[in-house]
Amino acid sequence: MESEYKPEQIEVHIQQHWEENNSFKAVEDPNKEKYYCLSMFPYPSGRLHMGHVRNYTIGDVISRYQRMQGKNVLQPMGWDAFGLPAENAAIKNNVPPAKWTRENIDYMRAQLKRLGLGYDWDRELATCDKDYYRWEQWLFTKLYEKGLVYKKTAGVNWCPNDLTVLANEQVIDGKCWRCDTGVEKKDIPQWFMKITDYADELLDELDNLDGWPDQVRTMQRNWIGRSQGVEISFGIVGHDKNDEKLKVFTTRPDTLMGVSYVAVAAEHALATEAAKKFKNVADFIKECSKTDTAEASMETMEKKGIDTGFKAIHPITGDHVPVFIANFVLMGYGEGAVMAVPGHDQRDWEFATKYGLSINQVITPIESGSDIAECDLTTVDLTTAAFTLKGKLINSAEFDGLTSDEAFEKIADHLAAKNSGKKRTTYRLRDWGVSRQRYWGAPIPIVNCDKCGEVAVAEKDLPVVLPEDIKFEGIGSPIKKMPEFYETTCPKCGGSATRETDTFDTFMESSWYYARYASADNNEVMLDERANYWLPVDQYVGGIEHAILHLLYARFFNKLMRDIGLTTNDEPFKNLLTQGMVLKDGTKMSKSKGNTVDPQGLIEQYGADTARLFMMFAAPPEQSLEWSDAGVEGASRFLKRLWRQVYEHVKRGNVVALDAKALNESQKNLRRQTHETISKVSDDIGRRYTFNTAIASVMELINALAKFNDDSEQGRAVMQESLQAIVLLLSPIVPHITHELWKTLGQSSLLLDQAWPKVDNAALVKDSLEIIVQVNGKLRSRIEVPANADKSEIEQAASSDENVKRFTDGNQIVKIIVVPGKLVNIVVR
Ligand code: ANZ
Ligand code: ZN
Repeated sequence: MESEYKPEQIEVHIQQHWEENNSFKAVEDPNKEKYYCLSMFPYPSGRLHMGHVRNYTIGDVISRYQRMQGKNVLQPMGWDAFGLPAENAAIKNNVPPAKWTRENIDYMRAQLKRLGLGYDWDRELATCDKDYYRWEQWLFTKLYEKGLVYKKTAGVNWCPNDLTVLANEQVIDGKCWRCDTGVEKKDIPQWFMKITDYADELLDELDNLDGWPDQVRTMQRNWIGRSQGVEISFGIVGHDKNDEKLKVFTTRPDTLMGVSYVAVAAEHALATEAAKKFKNVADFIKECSKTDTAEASMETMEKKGIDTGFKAIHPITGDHVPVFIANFVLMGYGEGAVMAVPGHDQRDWEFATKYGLSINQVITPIESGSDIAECDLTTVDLTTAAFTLKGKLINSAEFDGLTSDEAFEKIADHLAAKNSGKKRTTYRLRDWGVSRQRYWGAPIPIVNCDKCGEVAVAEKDLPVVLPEDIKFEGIGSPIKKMPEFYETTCPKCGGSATRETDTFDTFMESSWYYARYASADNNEVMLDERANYWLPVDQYVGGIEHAILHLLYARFFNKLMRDIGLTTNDEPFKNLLTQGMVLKDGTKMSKSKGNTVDPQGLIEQYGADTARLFMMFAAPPEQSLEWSDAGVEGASRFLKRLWRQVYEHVKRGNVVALDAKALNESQKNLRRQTHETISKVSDDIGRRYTFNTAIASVMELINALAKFNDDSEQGRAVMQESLQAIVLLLSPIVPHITHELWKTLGQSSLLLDQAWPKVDNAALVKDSLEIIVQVNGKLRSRIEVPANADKSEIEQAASSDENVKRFTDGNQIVKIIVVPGKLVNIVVR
């Protein structure tokens, strides 16, 4: 053994060994308990960043720990390889996206290997490979047959700079997330997946996902946003009685008697009709189309509107109320129209105040002690704000006196009887628009025929391969200008037809990769029976930024694949760990802020183990981690010390077998600390995932070893046991140095094949205990007593302690209370 720790030598050596022996290959074995640990796969941007290092180290530590528990562990890795950056790089540097992407993958794969991450590389996949996306295209055609995908002309967020549709969450403050250009609205035909068909199941199943952070479950619940309400029809003055009525959706039918106007979205049919008559209405609608529909901005933006001139007829009173167009009403939600109750809805109140519409109170708070706890005696002053809580009805004719909840039912029934309303459940969740107008993505497997309309590509003709040898002229997708790609024949009639040239949203590929790893080498089917062996993923690790969309889409795909008969699980991810960000000087490390630290340099200077140790020690995984050069130095010093300690120990020669019965006091103490550490680290790594506290307790044990100067035979045996335990406990975190130290400690078997160390309960038993002594309830001393001391022995020891005597001498002892193993309280007068 070398006296000095030289990470660069040992790390590459062991990594080669793992590679040559395929050490992390996972093979299905029905007799072994499986454990599937998955870290979110990276986008191959070029180089790993610190966030990757953190994410993948966490996953690797968990995987290696589970392997030591005897489980059959699968830990795969792959590439989320389609997406915009490749195209932007192509436009900038004139390299085809495929080439750029594959080069990045090669570079980053080598980086992952250099970190010593234990992946089964045989299962590696890249979503830009046709053998991968062909199954996504296949599934899409199956779903098309089942009616779960459809084409619709939809208003989309359009970035005039990137010439692409943006999802709502890609619009930030009305601007494109990538280039900051103002987003416009545009109508184009799009493909949609009917995720709303699964809204109830996606929502209800969240209750069962108790291995997920509550925060993520709440975010998903809110995103799906199920609300129970009533759809109410209003007549229009001057329109025929049998005409299509004006429908609104409300969650507060109890406020119906307080309606003072109706507001419709700019895209609503009544708005279009009014625009034909009034130029100022047409102008207003045009202005609305320039603002984006992201909900966050809807809340804060200025409420604006215009009168359509139409009058709506109240379904109960028959009163006539004005119909406005309002910019805060969304076309895609409910009916695209709201009954406005300014007395009890803040947006309606702001609007009514601005346009001088009447504000009526129909709800009054209920006295405290009622079942609606929120409604204690809040004062209602409708001149300053709306009163939005539930309560009791007033000014509502026959409904006066009912509570809001009672009125919900009564009014819904009343309207139903008159055929002007019915209860309905709505969702915030929209169907998922999956068409993208960019090039670097999986082609949508649909053909447009003049005769037959849209036709799914036949199974035998899949995959529809994306041409990779292309040239970019400007920003638009090159395949839109490539007849050799889009000219084809119709699968139905054989006539000439054109292919869809849009590609899939890249969220499609990341929605099912976790399942494909199980059958990655099967080119006959999307998933085979191995998927049911490995799924669900036992532990998924990734960033909180994917809390909503990626996880929701992956859950949706899981259910689609289940319902098509490919898998049997209801949910894809049993446990979810969302790791915190890596910060530098308090802000997120990011290229745009210019505060990144390149992992490559870190590894070159200190080795992979130091990088891994620092990442695991600096913070618990769910919290943000502050980068610190001193912390890296500290991690490196710690490993050097551990190395030295083993070296010094081994240098002294052979070790005899440990004889637990022959140990003296200090040997017993060290042995106890060793087993206490095993117990704590097992819990910290296995259950709590607090790798930082696990490392801290190993550090304490190493400190104790440094103070333990005992060259006797049993002294060395205890030391040997301790060092072996430390090596095993640290091996998931720093697998290279521990591999070497394990050999150095005289072990001939491979560290990778070792079981997790077991606690010897006998070693935990203490010979003596520390007990605190109080006098009249105040702490006065601490004493050591034999662990098996009885009450009177403890009393005796406590009352004869010097510190205690200072407070008891000259006083009368009234009684002595002994709490065994803990404390003695002497009561004096
Ligand atoms: C009258 C009312 C009175 C409302 C009141 C609220 C409070 P959630 O809970 O999110 O489902 N709404 C309905 N459709 C809308 C649309 N297309 N665009 C904007 N707002 C719309 O919200 C349902 C409530 O949001 C509905 O209940 C409606 O306003 C509004 F004191 O109707 B309410
Ligand atoms: Zn045809």
